[in-house]
Amino acid sequence: MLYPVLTQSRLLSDLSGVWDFKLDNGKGFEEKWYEKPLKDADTMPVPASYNDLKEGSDFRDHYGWVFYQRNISVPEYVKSQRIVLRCAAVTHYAMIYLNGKLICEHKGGFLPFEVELNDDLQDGDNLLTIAVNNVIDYTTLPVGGKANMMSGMMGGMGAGASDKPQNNPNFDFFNYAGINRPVRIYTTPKAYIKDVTLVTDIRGTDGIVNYQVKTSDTDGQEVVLQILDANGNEVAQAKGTSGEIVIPDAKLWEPYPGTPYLYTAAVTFGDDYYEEPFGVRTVRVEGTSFLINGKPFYFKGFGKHEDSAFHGRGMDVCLDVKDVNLIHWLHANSFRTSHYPYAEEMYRLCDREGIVIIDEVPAVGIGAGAGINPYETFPIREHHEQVIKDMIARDKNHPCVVMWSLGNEPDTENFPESAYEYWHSLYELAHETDPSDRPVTLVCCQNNYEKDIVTRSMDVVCINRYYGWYNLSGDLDAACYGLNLELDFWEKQNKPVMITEYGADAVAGIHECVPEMFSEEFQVEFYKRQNAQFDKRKFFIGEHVWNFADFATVQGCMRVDGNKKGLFTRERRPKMAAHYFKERWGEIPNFEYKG
Ligand code: GCB
Repeated sequence: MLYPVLTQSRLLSDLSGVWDFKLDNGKGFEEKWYEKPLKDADTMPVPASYNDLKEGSDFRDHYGWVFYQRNISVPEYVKSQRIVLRCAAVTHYAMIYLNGKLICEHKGGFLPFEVELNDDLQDGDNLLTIAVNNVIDYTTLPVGGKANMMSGMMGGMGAGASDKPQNNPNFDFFNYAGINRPVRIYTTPKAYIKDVTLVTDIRGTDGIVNYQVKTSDTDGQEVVLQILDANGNEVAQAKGTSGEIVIPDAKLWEPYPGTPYLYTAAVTFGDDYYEEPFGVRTVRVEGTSFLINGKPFYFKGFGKHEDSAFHGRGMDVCLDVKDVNLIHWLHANSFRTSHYPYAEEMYRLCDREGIVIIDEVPAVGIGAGAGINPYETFPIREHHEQVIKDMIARDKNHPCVVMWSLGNEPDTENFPESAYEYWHSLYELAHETDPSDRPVTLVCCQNNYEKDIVTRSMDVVCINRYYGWYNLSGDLDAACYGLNLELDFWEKQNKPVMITEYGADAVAGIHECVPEMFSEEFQVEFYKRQNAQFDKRKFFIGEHVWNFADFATVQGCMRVDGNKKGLFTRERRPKMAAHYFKERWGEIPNFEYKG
């Protein structure tokens, strides 16, 4: 799906601002709140999560529907055009009403969807209502469970004491909800460019671009695709809906501090014109190496979250720019969009800034506990397939995206055959769907890796490990021993292996002479000891720290004011571990680290 841009043929209007808002009291649909202006409405910014913006647990812990509302109108002179309403992400379920009529529904909180307005727009003001539901359960991604995972240690004591419905995330991040990303209106001519796909390759010093343009009409107008360099000069051109273009002496897209050079594909179809930035680069797995532009790459970075004060999970380009700058400051080169696809603006920024992304769908929490096979009890396969297709459709042209992650930490150990059947079919789907056929992975949790037959079947083995934290807590000798036993196992699999999560909570400002858990010194020691083990292994292609910054979670007895495994605090102040990694990663090149 194309990102909405302002061009010579397309008008773009951003509906960000303060909207009317109301928590559903159970009567919203019965009383048809979407038909009239909301009574006694609250104010609410868009985009943002609503949870932290008003005081009281009715907001923070609201369960169910909320209603957002505002008026929209479009000038007469655009009515000859196609007028589209596009939501970049509504978390987790959206019903859109225009003047009281339901015009669109969408499931899934992290990917865009759109609807044409032409047939429903009236002259003058139109009442736009977006009803949003935040409920997570066994049918949604991410998965909600029967009990609060973070309070699991209470063994269900007190369960049933309250009949108040509440969300029980099967995952460790706060279930921020609302209109988390921009709502926009854009126009196109009636005959328009539907999609642009760009697959790049390198032949000698030339860049090769295999392109495909989908249009609304197949006859009549011709498609012209020009390749513009960074100065806007045309360097190549082709006609027709698909073909191969050669860019002589192409400049490649390389991760920073290399040059992340971007070209623009300028597409004309009749009266429509669209510009898609892209980079010429290749990605491939060969033996135990992950190759970018044919050279073995070493991942230095983190799992992140979209998470900040006030905004919650709301899109915040200011924070994105700050985070990317901190990534450069640390000499890191990559991150995983744990545990859901991020806002499109972040990928566009990373294309420009040369940051490498592992792009993850919101498939987190696929495990139901002892004796229950999630693959038989969770009706999620169809939705899972849909989000994989939608994520790839959205992000396929980004040079910054080098690998797809099908999910985070599912049960792969208790029902190994069911897990294999489930995940391997999704692995094949992702390969078939991506025109660039990027490597595909699944991020696996600390488990009995000998029983797990899925993780080893991925293109890159991605492991989350908490030796020395959740197990062997505080004992770093034992942690290194356990880690090495496991690395010996992986060495025999002849696959590239990276750690996608490892880390220790550190409360900023807690210091100890002898490194003890929760101190900043322990966090540094934890990383120093384990990094030394990774450095000895040639097949080990990267280290992603958990987490870039402290983040909000559901309350529970294992969390003090959120998860504190960040290298930075939630306000982006560096802990000692950030300084340690800045020094370490400053010495590790992007390419050929292991020879
Ligand atoms: C994990 C999860 C991540 C958690 C992290 C932790 O394995 O993938 O979502 O936040 O552990 O800190 O417990």
